[in-house]
Amino acid sequence: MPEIVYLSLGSNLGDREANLAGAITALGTYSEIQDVQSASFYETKPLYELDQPNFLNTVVKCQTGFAPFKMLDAVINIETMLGRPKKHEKNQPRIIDIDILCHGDAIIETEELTIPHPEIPNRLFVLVPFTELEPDYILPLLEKHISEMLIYCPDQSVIKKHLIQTSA
Ligand code: PH2
Ligand code: MG
Ligand code: MG
Repeated sequence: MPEIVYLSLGSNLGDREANLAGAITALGTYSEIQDVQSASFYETKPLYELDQPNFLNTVVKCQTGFAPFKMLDAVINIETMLGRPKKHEKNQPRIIDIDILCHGDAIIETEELTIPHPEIPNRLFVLVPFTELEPDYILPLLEKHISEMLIYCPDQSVIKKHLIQTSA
């Protein structure tokens, strides 16, 4: 049975908009991934490592027959195809970063994959586009509406909707 997956997409190197749009298009080419739906793109200030270019971020919703680790393989393949080096320092600029936020009701805690993504409540660049897609969504484990997390988010950075957008 297909599961609903939410992904966080970010880019702060090269043609950021084309990188996000390319990732969204690539997701749709897998026969195991359907109904790919993207929130608006948002211009965001870098969190954690401040001395790097601004990001474009969005959240994507899709349906998938892939189990969580198969979905992770697909996501890593797309990152590699778009030019992201295999070895990547944490919190450094990137052409593309695709993080699995949640996968149906799955709760997973391993080195390679933790879902629901533990940083969701702390990241405005996730909560704002997520709210745009699904304000009433309740994540497993965290048990709060996304829009409620947005209200209590400790991240106070400025997030602006990015106006030109080439993808759906
Ligand atoms: N990703 C990070 C670290 N910091 N900041 C913003 N604004 N957007 C990101 O996608 C982002 C970040 C690590 O993946
Ligand atoms: Mg990330
Ligand atoms: Mg990542």
